[in-house]
Amino acid sequence: MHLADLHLGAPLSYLGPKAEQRAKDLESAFFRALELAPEKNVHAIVIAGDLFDTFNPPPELVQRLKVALARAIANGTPVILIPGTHDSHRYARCVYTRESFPGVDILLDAGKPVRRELNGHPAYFYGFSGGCSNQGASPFRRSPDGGLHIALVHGSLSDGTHWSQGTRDFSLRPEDLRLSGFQYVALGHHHNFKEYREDNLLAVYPGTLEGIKFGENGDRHLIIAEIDERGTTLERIKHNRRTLSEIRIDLSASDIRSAEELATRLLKFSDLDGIIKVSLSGLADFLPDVQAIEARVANSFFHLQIEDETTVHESETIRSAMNENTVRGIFIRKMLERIKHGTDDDRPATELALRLGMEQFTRVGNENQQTLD
Ligand SMILES: [Mn+2]
Repeated sequence: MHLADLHLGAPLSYLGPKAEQRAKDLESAFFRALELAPEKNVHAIVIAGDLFDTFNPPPELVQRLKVALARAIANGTPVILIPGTHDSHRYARCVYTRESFPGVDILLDAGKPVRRELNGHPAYFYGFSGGCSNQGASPFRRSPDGGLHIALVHGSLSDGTHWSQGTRDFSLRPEDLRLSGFQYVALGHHHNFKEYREDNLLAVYPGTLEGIKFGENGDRHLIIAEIDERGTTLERIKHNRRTLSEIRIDLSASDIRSAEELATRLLKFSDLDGIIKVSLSGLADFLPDVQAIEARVANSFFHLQIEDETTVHESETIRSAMNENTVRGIFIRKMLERIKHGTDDDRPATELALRLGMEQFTRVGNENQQTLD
């Protein structure tokens, strides 16, 4: 069973009041995976970095993890892990050097693979950990001993054409994989599933078990690799309990004409387990009051957030009010002037100022009306 990037203890602050509940989801996804191991006849569990979201996770969380890992080991399944970038052992007083996880093989030195007997076959596990570059590290090679040779790597796999990753990342090129002799490379660091085949080698990013941030959208899978002399087959089991997704709505191309109609459209995506980001773009004929709309649909989602990237300065709302002989009219004319003559860099800020100003005029207008009524 190949796990990576569990990020337990992540703050998930973008989820506001739901952050704590979501943190429990992440934890339970990990515990459910461990519990599935005997049922799936798993011979070893490998964790390829970022089990914790920080090198210094809360003691209660560490305690729960110790219990769960000890149970897996007591059931006869070895657990082998490497630190990642978030929980790197390069940090002083990192959880892996400070705490003991009895029975867990924590690989801190690539030069010293751990040997395990799996289903009667010798298997060697090598750890190439995150939080440090390859410079001075052990070569990415297996030893000549017979048996299975499995590398745990927290880092980036480059396509060899460009090097965009940070220099602190451990990084591999396709030829490193080809020359390595490993049967399986258990990768971690990128949060979406990806696999690479090179002759008899299979390298896999399993992805997260529950989406942690937007971009980790859709179904997440538990990865079980079956490795033998003929090669490796992968089993992917849908594992997530909630799903992240992103929706884009271009208001110029839609028939949405009011905040009310926008809310109605959003409710069509209702999903009590959904964690959804809605991006509004294009020209809005109304001023979307994002917080009010979010609040109106909040009960139909686990979490929904709106990112407003619409422009208003050419909208009907603005056109119809710009010639008024009022404070609002003067404000609009001044802002349009600025948008017209300002630099490209200033435009988003001016657009936002126009929008916020208009929201205030609308709000004050409504309040006055209520007083008059
Ligand atoms: Mn990660």
